[in-house]
Amino acid sequence: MEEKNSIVGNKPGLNPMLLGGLVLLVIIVVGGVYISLQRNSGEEKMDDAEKAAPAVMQVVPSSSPSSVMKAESATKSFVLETGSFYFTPDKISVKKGDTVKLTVTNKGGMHKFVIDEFQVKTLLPTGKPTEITFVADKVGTFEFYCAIGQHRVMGQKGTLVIE
Ligand SMILES: [Cu+2]
Repeated sequence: MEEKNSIVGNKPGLNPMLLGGLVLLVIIVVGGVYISLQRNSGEEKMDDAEKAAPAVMQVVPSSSPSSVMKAESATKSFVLETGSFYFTPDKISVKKGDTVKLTVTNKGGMHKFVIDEFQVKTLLPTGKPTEITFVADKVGTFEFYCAIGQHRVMGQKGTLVIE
């Protein structure tokens, strides 16, 4: 009994260990594949977004598609004057997708040009034109204003209409 046991314990004893190891490997590999598959399907949007960013950066310098897209939208330029406490003109209308280029000259006083919805926030040095460019990527009526003190309430504001 002891001999048989030892034989049984020795010879097949290696095989179960090997088998066990193989089974473990298979479980790890299969499990890994499953997990990666689940991650892929689950994070598809994330992956796309992550891939899209570098792809765009690579594509932009040499691509014709992006220039075609740019050709569809226009750059709309406006010359504005501002001071205490006004913007002239105080209404700007563009089309959705337009690139809006504002040249704002501060005639006097400390003023800022702000459009919250487009992350525009620029200090306007006195006496020289300041260029502000952003893409009108959403439809709506937005306010541009000066963020210094009470200037906005005192009338230093205007309307941006995007159709
Ligand atoms: Cu101001």
